[in-house]
Amino acid sequence: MPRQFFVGGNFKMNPTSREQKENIVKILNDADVDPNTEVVIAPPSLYILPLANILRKDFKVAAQNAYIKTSGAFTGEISPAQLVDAEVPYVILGHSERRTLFGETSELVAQKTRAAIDAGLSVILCIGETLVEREAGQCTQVIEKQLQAVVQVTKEADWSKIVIAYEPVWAIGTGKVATTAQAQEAHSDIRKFLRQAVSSAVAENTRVIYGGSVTAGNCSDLAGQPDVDGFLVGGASLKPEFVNIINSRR
Ligand code: G2H
Repeated sequence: MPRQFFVGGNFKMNPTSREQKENIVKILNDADVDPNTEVVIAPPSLYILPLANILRKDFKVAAQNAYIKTSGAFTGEISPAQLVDAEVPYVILGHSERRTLFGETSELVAQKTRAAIDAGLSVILCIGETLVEREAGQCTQVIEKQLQAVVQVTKEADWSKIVIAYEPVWAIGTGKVATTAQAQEAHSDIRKFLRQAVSSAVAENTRVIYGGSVTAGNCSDLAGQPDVDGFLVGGASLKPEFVNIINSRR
């Protein structure tokens, strides 16, 4: 079966008012979108439920993070069980901003992935190398290490709940997008790794999406690559051009 095209909107710590949030939702609700694309919007946790209430029902919502525990004395955290109870189907885990700004290790991201899947969530698992790592020729090694941590705590069946987002750190919010060749090469390497570390079926069926300065201007070429199954979009997901990105395979 072909992999369904997937476009996520990662709002990060935006917008900053209810009015802005409602404006974005209006653009999305009025848009003519490709019904073959799975669209998932990840607002700040404060806005997930109000946004879900007004968002068109063919779009899903996601949290931008979740913890490894179900409940308890963990100030500031949200549990996978709470997200499931709130009918939030997806969570983004391991975003590079979490890894670099908040010190999340690959092992913690793997534990979070385990906890999220156990609770019944689907996971958008972010991986990617820094510029220093790329220039040192360590791109494949870095993404394999990030994936290996998750392989160690998952079974083959769990991968049907995981979308991998390849986000080279040097392309995030910088305006520097990976070339189509760089994206295709990394995505193909990820699939190769899944084939040897998990199974051919998982390599074939797991969606590998690209993130890092995706815009209406560069999405079509990237979407034309055989191993690019969609996008995780930051800055551009807050603008009308997000609709063009959703429709980039049309
Ligand atoms: C990468 C991406 C969304 P942006 O973080 O996850 O953000 O499109 O702003 O580079």
